[in-house]
Formats: sequence, C-alpha cells, structure tokens
Amino acid sequence: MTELINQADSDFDGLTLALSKGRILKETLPLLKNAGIELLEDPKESRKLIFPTTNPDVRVLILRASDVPTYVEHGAADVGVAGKDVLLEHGAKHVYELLDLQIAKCKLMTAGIKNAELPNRRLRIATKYVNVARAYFASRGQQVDIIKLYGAMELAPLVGLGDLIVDVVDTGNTLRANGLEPLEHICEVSSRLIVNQASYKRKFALLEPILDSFKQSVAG
Ligand code: PRT
Ligand code: MG
Repeated sequence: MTELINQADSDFDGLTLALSKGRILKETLPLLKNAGIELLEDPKESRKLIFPTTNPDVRVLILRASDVPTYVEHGAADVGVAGKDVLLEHGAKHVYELLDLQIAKCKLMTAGIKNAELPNRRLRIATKYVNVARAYFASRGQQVDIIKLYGAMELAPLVGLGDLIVDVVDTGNTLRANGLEPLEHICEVSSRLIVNQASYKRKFALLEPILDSFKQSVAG
C-alpha cells in the first residue's frame, strides 16, 4: 500500500492536524513548511478533505472553522488551529490551548447601523457567536435577545433583523461598506494551536518537534 492510502486509513496512527479553509489555512501553511511539513496536494485545487503531507506521520484535515474544536475534543484530530473567537464560542473545555500562533488576527466587536440610536427596549443581537454575545451582555448587566445566524451578519440590521450584531472585525471595511459601524470592543482574537488531551500524552514524541518549530516561527 502507498503512503497516500495509509494516511487516509482509519487506522492511521500518526498525527492528524485539523485546519479550516481560508485565512487560517493560508497563514498556517508557512508555519508547517518551517516544520518540514508540506501538503502533497493544493487544497484549493482539490475536493479532498484528508491531505497527506511530506511527513508520512502527519496528515491534515480541512474542516469548517467552527468544527475544528469538536474534532480535536473527540480525538478525531490530535491537533488543530482555531481562532480564539471559535474557541470561546465552542467552549473547547477538553482541549489544551498550547500556543498563540499570532495569525489571523482580528477583534470580536459589536456593530450597528451608523449613527443610529438604539431603541429603548431589550436589544436584539444577531450573531453566529451566541454564547460570546450572551456572556458579553450579561457581564454588563444587560439582558438581550439573541438571534442565531450562520453568516452574513452585516446584512441583518439593514433589514431589521436585530439592533446590533456581534462579529469579528479586521479592517472594518465590510461593516463600512454596508453602512454599519463598529461599536464596542469585546476581545482581541488570534489563532491558537489546540491539542487533544490524550494525544498530548500518547503522541508527544510526534508533537514535540512540531510544537518547537511553531514556537520558533512565532518568536521569529
Ligand atoms: O464561513 P465559515 O463558517 O466556514 O468560517 P469563517 O468564514 O469564519 O472562516 P474564515 O477562514 O474566514 O475565518 C476563520 C478565522 O479567521 C475566524 O474564526 C477568525 O478567528 C479569523 N479571522 C481573522 C477572521 C477575520 N480576520 C475576518 N476579517 N474571520 C472573519 N473575518 C471576516 C469579517 O467578519 C468580515 O466579514 O472577514 C470579513 C472582512 O473583514 P474586514 O473587517 O477586514 O472587512
Ligand atoms: Mg467564511
């Protein structure tokens, strides 16, 4: 059997790394490269979900960002890279957060229609970050109604779905392009390396050199 088939096997016993498509993948690839790990195929050109790498002991899963902590928590992936926003929202209680990779940086913020006055009633908050939003407003003693969305939060207030949104903001251009403005800063966000607790012990020999290399890349 070839290496390729082995890495897709369910009895693969190397290190499985979970990433999400988009900016996390893009910004994690150079860190992996520094650790001597390169994907054998370009995920942009492929519909595969399991990618073998130049290190036969390492394979990469490409997942939905919000699914990364779930795969790592259950041990379906040993290691993952996920935004702090995703980790806060998920809870991610049963994983080790080992390293701040200082990539895919942004902020969790509230935002609303530019210059709009907020209504004098219980506010409605449209967001995919329902747990983060609830905790944030509760910490300020504010009771709010949360409306769960899965994307395109910027649209919601424009059509009367919610008074405010909670979303991640980088430049703020997307908000401004939609007539919204960033309001309150909830927290800073960057991507973190998370590890399954059992894998941390059982696969430490495989994990350690990668962890060391990532630490060097972040420091450098
Ligand atoms: O769509 P899906 O649910 O699969 O995931 P996703 O869209 O959240 O994935 P992805 O890959 O886009 O983002 C993964 C992680 O990147 C997030 O969990 C954050 O930790 C981080 N990150 C960093 C960002 C941004 N910066 C960011 N700017 N995630 C999303 N954005 C969005 C922002 O909400 C806005 O809509 O990008 C748009 C552009 O931002 P501005 O402010 O520069 O206009
Ligand atoms: Mg997206």
